[in-house]
Amino acid sequence: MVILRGYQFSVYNRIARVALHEKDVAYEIEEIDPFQANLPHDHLKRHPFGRVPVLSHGGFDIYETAAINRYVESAFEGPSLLPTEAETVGRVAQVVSIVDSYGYRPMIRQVFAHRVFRPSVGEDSDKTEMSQGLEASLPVLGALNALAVEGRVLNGKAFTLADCHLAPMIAYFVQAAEGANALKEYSAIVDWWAFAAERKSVVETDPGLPSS
Ligand SMILES: N[C@@H](CCC(=O)N[C@@H](CS)C(=O)NCC(=O)O)C(=O)O
Repeated sequence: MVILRGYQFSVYNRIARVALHEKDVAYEIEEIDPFQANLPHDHLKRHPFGRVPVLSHGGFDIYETAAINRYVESAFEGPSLLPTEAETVGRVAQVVSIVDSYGYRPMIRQVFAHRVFRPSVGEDSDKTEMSQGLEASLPVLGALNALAVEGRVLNGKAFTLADCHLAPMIAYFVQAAEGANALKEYSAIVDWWAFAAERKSVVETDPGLPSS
């Protein structure tokens, strides 16, 4: 049995779900809000950093979304999300790392959270966080655009672990009008997003917003 322990609005939770849907893996969801004051002891045992998601498969628990998705790719049948050509393998890992290291904080924690999510739940938001996040997102989009132009990944043809990682981030980022506007400058990512946004796994895992 596969259980995804996560928070429905977590972008990382959705990244893992996109991979599970791509591989057509049946799974159960255990909802855990990582922002709550006292995380359950069981969760901290599975994830010593108190974040989400954690994937459990039989007696095997794994956290860190890039690792979860590599596990899902290896453990289950279904279409491959990891091409075999060496350069493409490298590019897939590079996109995942760029998204985690440089994209998540500005695009999600600053732009999406302060412009979209916090207002939707009636929490205060900070315009400075939003604008700093927007500025810091631009080199990330530029780097991803260059990789999409090169064409080994994010090419609108093969759907890989790179697509699984980036699609939920862009889905949240463009919900901010300023994010959608900024994206227009990066035409290869615009073209890729037109493809990825329609992908069944991406559509099926859209969590919406708390108020919707
Ligand atoms: N490196 C982790 C990041 C996961 C992460 O940051 N998840 C967020 C939700 S999107 C979280 O649990 N945040 C709780 C917190 O920051 O305290 C991964 O790849 O899984």
